[in-house]
Amino acid sequence: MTKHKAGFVNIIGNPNVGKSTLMNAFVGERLSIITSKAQTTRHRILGIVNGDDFQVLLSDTPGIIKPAYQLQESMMDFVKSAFEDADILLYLVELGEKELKDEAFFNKITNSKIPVLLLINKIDKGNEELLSEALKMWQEKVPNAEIFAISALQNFGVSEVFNRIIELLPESPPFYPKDQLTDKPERFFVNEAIREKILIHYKKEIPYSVEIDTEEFFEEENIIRIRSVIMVERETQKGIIIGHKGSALKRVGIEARKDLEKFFGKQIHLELYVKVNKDWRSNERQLRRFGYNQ
Ligand SMILES: Nc1nc2c(ncn2[C@@H]2O[C@H](COP(=O)(O)OP(=O)(O)OP(=O)(O)O)[C@@H](O)[C@H]2O)c(=O)[nH]1
Ligand SMILES: [Mg+2]
Repeated sequence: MTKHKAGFVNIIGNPNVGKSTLMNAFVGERLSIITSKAQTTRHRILGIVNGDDFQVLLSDTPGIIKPAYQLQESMMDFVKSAFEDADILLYLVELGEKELKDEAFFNKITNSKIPVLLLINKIDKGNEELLSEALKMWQEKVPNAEIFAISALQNFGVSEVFNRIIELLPESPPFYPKDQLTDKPERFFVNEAIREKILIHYKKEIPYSVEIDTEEFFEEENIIRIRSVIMVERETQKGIIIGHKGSALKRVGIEARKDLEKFFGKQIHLELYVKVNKDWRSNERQLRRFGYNQ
């Protein structure tokens, strides 16, 4: 009989390279929100892939940036934690990009004692020539890594990476029950679904000034009743979120509800409110309340 394998496989890389898209491709569920804007992911999100004799604990993390305010510092703490407990590192880059701007993180990758799989993503956007240049460059820059070329969006090369992960995984009993998909509570996914629509529909600093707090999540037999607050930093932002006669907010509500109905497989009643919570991004107590300080 084969021994059971389990371990932490942590995805790290620059903003917007496709980390969340890859995580969802592995898990087969829309656990992490995805948008074309950088800094979409703010937390470390666990996605669990279970098999009879393995359990892969994938972590999606925020893209690596130089923090400018407290929220971003907390985001980088999630990245740090992902370096600390990884059994395997997945360093995701996209075709055409250079190494991480953060030298300390980059050195951690190149000096890593654990296996590093360097995944060149978005190869659907390039050609053979670009890819062979990238392969050569990354092999020189990160000689300790095994390199794969993938398209997370088109699910190309993803199963090859997954098979290699299973080979490299240490022997261990499972860490979580075999029917568990993530460590985050239901309310977290509600917050994220709403935040995704805000990232998509609002410009400039608005999405980055927003946090969601789901105050009520009440599951009945045929329906889930949810009440969430959209927190902004300024009164002017509140007006923008609500829009003319509430039209902008209504659109967010309708679209988020549709996604949540798919996610939970149940009818959803979603009520949204907007509140001003001045400078929450720089307030340690508020950040802790929203789950940013570990
Ligand atoms: N063409 C192409 N686009 C991709 C691929 N993978 C991801 N994308 C797109 O890249 C954008 C960013 O994807 P995300 O998965 O949100 O990237 P991320 O690295 O999680 O971004 P942050 O959370 O902001 O750090 C989205 O518009 C995706 O659709 C790919 O393989 N090919
Ligand atoms: Mg992401």
